[in-house]
Amino acid sequence: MRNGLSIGEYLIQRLHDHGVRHVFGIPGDYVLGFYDQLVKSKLKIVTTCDEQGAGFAADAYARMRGLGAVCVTYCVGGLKVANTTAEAFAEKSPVVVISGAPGIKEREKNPLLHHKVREFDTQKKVFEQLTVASTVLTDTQTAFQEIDRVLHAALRYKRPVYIELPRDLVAVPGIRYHQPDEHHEASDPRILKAALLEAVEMINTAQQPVLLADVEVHRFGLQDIVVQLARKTNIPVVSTLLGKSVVGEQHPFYLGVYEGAMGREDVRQYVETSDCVIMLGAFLTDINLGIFTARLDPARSIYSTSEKLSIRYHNYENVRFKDFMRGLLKMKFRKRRLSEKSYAERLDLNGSESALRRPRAGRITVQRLFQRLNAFLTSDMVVVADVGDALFGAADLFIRHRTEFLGPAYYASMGFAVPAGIGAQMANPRLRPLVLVGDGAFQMTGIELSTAVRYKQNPIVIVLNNCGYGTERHMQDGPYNDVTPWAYYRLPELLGAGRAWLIHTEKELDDALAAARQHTESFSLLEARLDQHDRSPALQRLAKRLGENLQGGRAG
Ligand SMILES: Cc1ncc(C[n+]2csc(CCOP(=O)(O)OP(=O)(O)O)c2C)c(N)n1
Ligand SMILES: [Mg+2]
Repeated sequence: MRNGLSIGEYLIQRLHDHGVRHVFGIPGDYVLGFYDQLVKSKLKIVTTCDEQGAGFAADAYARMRGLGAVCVTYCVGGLKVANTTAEAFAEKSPVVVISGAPGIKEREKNPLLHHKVREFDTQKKVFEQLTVASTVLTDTQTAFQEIDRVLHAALRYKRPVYIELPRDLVAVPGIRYHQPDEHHEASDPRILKAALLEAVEMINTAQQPVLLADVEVHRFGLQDIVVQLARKTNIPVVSTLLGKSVVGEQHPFYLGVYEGAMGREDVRQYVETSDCVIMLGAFLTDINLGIFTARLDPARSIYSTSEKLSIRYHNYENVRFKDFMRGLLKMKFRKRRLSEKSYAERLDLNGSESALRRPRAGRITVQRLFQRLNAFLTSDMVVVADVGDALFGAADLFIRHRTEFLGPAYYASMGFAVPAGIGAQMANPRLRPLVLVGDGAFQMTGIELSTAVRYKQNPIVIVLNNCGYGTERHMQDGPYNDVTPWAYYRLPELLGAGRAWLIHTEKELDDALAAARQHTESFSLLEARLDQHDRSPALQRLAKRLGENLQGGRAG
């Protein structure tokens, strides 16, 4: 079936085999041949206003579907997705970056072709640093194998890869009778067994074990295993900001987001006094752990990821993350008694009490905004948060099902949320994105709402307008933290579609949310005018705890 395919067609076929249905990007002459093949293929091209938008959209798509693709022209387009690829690398999102390039024939005698930076391989060298595998398809004999190799790396490590297509080879057939390699790397069964035995012994003798489920559980699609493990053992589960929503937060065994001092105190206490923290797919980053305020001791931890397995101070080699997780589920555990109330009940998020209480008079605050969003959220939404208080505030949102929260909680590049919302809705059109974005971040990529209009999507975008770079204001203020005031709520006029509301009070917020829920034909934009110095409870908690630490330090 694959015989006689050209190099470009084979790439398209393999992307399709792996579940990709959309390719995000902007064309240019070096990649037009491939765009032509895309148009004739089963994949749909989604063109954005800017390549960075395409990169973030592909990243969100990859987080939700297991693989995403962005396709750009040489250097002018490619280097614009360097930042988004860096984010995908840092936060483990398997994005395939496809770039057009000058033809091999054109490269002879090193001419000064347009878009070239220094050498013909300058862009490739940049992407070597930002991906787990990269290739320039210069040889028809090896091109198919190279495509298989690089795509396999993306899927194995859940990180981005780079494929460069010289334009004179895209339409040239590769080798005939190629069988795609389906690599399967197995764990060493003896080491796996030894690791499982030590893990079970540690868990069964622990007084207060806790499962910490993080980003890789999500990326490797192991959410169900965590849920089953928690059900089987009655060991409670926490997530992190990066892994938020890996398990539905409605489960009775779910305790909340653990993020050191930034997180809720009860969750922090539980995890930090645990004698067995079972970290699954965890990423020990600073933001994830509340700017290193988290206290986790390896001596009382099981740490399992796609790259490493350690139990207390023992390291186990050659054990695949999936195998360890599946193996754990088959082991014999002592069943514990479950604590009485679910997270939602404990926080009173579901209940009518705080969430549905009548709106208060006066100006809307960040805290109240998030509380009311909690009442608004339904399970057919995907929450996408940008950097800043949009992300911190979202930590306390109650996400009802898994995979429904996306946020750049580690690399933290502003400008993610609006385009990521587009990618998320392409990945799963049944979900309506609820995009939370600061005014500063919105000024970077918010214009991608134009892309949402073009593809008839209907995100609900909340712009948290606090007149500038609020997060930075709390660290060090200056005129550089101001942004030009925009009339965000007037964007529908510019884009010729969508509806928008300007919000000062809780009542206005409630009314606008209700109207936005009904308005499904196009985007809804809610511009919330906040006080410049207002901040979310999470940021307040962090500042308070850090302040206490500082005072403690001085006293000592
Ligand atoms: C691309 C990028 N540039 C700069 C920063 C540094 N930075 C971190 S938070 C922040 C302010 C964000 O402002 P806004 O989007 O309005 O959110 P707020 O902090 O006001 O909630 C800045 C500039 C960054 N994280 N990413
Ligand atoms: Mg702001």
